[in-house]
Amino acid sequence: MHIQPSENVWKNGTMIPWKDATVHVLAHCLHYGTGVFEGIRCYGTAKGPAVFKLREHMERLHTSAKAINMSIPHSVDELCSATKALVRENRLDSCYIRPISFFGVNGIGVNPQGYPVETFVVAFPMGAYLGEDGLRNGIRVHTSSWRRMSSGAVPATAKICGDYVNSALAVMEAKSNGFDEAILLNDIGMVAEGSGENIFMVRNGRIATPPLNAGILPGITRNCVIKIARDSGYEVVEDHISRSELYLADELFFTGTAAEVTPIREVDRRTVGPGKPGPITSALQKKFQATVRGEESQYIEWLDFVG
Ligand code: PPE
Repeated sequence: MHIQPSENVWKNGTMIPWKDATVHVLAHCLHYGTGVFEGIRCYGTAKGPAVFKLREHMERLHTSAKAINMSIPHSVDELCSATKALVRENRLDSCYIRPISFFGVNGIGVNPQGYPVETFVVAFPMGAYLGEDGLRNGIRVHTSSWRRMSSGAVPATAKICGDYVNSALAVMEAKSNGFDEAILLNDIGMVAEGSGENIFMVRNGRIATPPLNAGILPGITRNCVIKIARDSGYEVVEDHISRSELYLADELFFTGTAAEVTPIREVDRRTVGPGKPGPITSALQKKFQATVRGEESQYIEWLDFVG
């Protein structure tokens, strides 16, 4: 996805020009994937730009770091203030925010203990992750031949840079086979998630999504959508889903910071429901969009106004 540069980037506590936000070729993370990152969205609201679930994202950044024995030298509070300052200084309204912490340059070898930890926060405008048409009319997906990496091999429930080779392989395969996105099964063959999204299924009015122990990323959007759905009176269960159950679904949709609520209209060349976004997906998508724009008073605390 092409992006438009903004003015400044936050690096290790200070603002630097966009063009200077570079990394040395010997950074440990570049070779071994030893970093953690986040994806956050900021939305334009009636009261100015507001970052959605900012604290939860920065907390997850710290939790992911812990999973790889990395200590981020900036507190959650500091990262939250830095992010808001960054959006303000760059005069951005709605934008995507990418914090990343990683082991930098020290020597060579797989062991990163004692290496410096570098942290950047970058913000730039971004539209619909799976396309405007996808957001409105639904996307076409397939089951990947790549399994989601096992939690026994890497901390699969953390957002670790190197883990995304798994996602990149799956999305490349999906695109080259003519699909918009992939669904990855986990190591026991149950549905895990998309390459960068959690998945939900609707059948007979009931909503289901794989549990955290399916080896998925504990999506922040996933949590919000579960809460919104339950508050709206829908039954939501976290239960293992098999590939063949997907074919019986009335509705399927993805959730994610980048993807927001994206309907799925086709899976493995089988039409989902009538082949257009179903009523529950549409209702949740509408409520989610209103929530992130500050139009739902009961969820207003999910927004952090940039000021
Ligand atoms: N699963 C994966 C594997 C994942 O990468 C994401 C976020 C999610 C689920 C949804 O999590 P959440 O954003 O907390 O609801 N993927 C991010 C990055 C995508 C990308 O870099 O490309 C995102 O949505 O920002």
